[in-house]
Amino acid sequence: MKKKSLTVKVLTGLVLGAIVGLLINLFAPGSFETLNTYVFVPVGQIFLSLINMLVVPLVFFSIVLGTAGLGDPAKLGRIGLKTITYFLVTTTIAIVIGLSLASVIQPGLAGDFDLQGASFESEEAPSVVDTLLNIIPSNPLAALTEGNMLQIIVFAVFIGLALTALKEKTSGLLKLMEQGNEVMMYLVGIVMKFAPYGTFALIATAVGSQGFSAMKAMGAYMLVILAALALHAAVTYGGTIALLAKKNPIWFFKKFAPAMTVAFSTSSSTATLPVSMEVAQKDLGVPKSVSSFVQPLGATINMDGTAIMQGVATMFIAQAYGIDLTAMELATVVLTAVLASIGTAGVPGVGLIMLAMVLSSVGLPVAGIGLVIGIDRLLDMTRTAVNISGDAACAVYVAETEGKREIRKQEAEA
Ligand code: DAS
Repeated sequence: MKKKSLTVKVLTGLVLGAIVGLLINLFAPGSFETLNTYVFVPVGQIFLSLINMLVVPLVFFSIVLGTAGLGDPAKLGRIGLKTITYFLVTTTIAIVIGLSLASVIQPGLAGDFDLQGASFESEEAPSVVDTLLNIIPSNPLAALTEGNMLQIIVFAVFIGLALTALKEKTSGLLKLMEQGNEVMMYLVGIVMKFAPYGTFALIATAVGSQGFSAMKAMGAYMLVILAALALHAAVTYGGTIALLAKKNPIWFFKKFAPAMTVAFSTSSSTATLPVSMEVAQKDLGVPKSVSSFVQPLGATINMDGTAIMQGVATMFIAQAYGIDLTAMELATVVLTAVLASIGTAGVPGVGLIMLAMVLSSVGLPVAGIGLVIGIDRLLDMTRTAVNISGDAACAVYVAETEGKREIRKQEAEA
């Protein structure tokens, strides 16, 4: 899969989809329904299903191989600790950026919002305790068939550790896993040929259905979120690449662009995993053993972009209802949002379910989500691209520091 041409093709699909969606919304809204039903949705759904088809086997094979490739359980523990710490710190930074920008710019005071009409039926997001207790797969096959990412990760890590311990006895199974992973990576390349068309359709649906009016009404809210996302990506991830990985941040974002465009069009971190892992391994030089551990875990529990939306949306809703949040309540929002991001997988719209949890934690009306839901589909695309960039930045940081550790160890032994 030639990355440059893929980025150009997917971006072309993206831009054309946005233009077509906007033109239909502005000049022929009556025909949008028909076009959407018979063209955009089917093409977009085919693309989403094709990439989702690869996620579970690819994540399973690559984590088994990644863990077996580490060869040393102590190294796995060190990488795990480094990864989780990075995730928690950057998600905390993200939500603080969101809360700070929103309290300075005050988008919730930018217009008169129809509070009576606001309503939102939130599904119950899983509690963090249930999620942490539930990560051990009592039925691994069920975890695989249900696509329970955290349970699949844990099961694959155990298999990888066993392969490391059993060495020659299970070399055939290890070979089988390697071949399975090769097949999956080949299929990623095949499916990505369809990406420009799928992206076109997904964006046409998103822009066509959201419409210009939603963007205008929610202008201030959108701008604050987009500004916070850009700031977090530039400062936190740019800083990670420059200071922790000692590489050029521009190089990182240019190389990772193909994955970001797929995340933008699918609004799903999990569905983007096949591409984001391939790009990290082939273009960012992240070893398979690090990429296949950090990125699937990150796609599930590390959502900085979502945390930013939650920070801004919480302030926006509080402002719209004329409620002032105390410092203690803001601290609760930070903690709840960080913990909530652990509880849910990277699929479209999961951020709003988690937002309901955050609002309830400080007694804000969950119905307030009705004010922001109209524009959320477009914002979901942008924050998903930021979510997976955080996972990739972490993978580059871990790879670089582990690589340097290996070199120091070899030099000491020499
Ligand atoms: N769409 C989610 C993801 O895949 C993010 C969100 O809903 O906020 O990361």
